Amino acid sequence: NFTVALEAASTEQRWLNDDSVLAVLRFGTHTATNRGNPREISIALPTLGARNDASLIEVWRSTAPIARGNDTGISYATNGAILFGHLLIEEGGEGELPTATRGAYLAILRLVERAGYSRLLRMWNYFPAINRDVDELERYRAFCVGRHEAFGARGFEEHRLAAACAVGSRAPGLLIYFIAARESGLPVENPRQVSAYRYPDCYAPRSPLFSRAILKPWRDGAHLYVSGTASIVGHCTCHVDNAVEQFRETARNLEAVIATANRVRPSGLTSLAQLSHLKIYLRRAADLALLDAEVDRAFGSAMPRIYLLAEICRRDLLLEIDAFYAEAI
Ligand code: 3EB
Repeated sequence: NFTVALEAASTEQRWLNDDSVLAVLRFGTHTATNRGNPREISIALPTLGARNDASLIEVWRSTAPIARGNDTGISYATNGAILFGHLLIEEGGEGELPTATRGAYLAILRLVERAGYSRLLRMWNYFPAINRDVDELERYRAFCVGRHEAFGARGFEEHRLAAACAVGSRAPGLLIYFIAARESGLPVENPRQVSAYRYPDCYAPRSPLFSRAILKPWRDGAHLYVSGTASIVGHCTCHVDNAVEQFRETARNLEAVIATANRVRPSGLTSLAQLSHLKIYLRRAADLALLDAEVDRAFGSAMPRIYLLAEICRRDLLLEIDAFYAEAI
């Protein structure tokens, strides 16, 4: 079906010329998409290099032929099993984030239904100044409102929510990329955490609509798409101001999600070291060295990883981790 891997940035041109590639994501100083080559996505999240990881790109490759299209501002590629889509919205002023988000989500929901890939599996959301208050509402919370309005207008069901992350980038533009399929994945929650869609309203006036992970059985092996995972137990942030302890709590949450996924449907994934790769968002570059050693201990030193300097959606969170797993069969 498809694979996702971190590759050396020096190989980028080769991937962009390769017809099997669904998308190439590069990380740096600006957020942009490219009309000339719609598979090229840039996100304003600077990479942090612990070793020689500083210049990594993320490459999505299909194992089946791809058809491509563009519809209502959304570029997409399909291979018969998945649809990979992305869009970049210029916000019309800072206070317009809920409207921009609602519009983006409504466009995505309409597109995936029209295209026959109506089951969203995983969504990545990036926009600047995520912790800034505008009209007394933090922009992350305003984003949650817009997303909720769009899903609400389409009559969503809690057990059909996609896995997701919402991360603060460093340049203008709301960038969303996502994958969708013809049939649902299996939602996985975390017994250590209150489901985000049931958070009390002190975190956002409308609840964050995502599941902790989606387990998707494909014909050629299952995938687990884990949402952005952080140092939250119940619904509260733990270990404020302590990056190492936040990391350890996050690793415990990832372990709990993996254990739950295995109960939903065994996929061969039993330990953190089996994950395919990690995307680690850090609020403070200064935490990198300590955390990289923690990642070695918890996930094994062979674990592929990329560190991105980012604002996390709660002001008291210092890090968040995105994880992906592909069953090898
Ligand atoms: C949390 O667990 C941390 O709003 O889409 C993680 C993943 C978080 C996704 C989202 C937010 C989102 O609540 C924040």
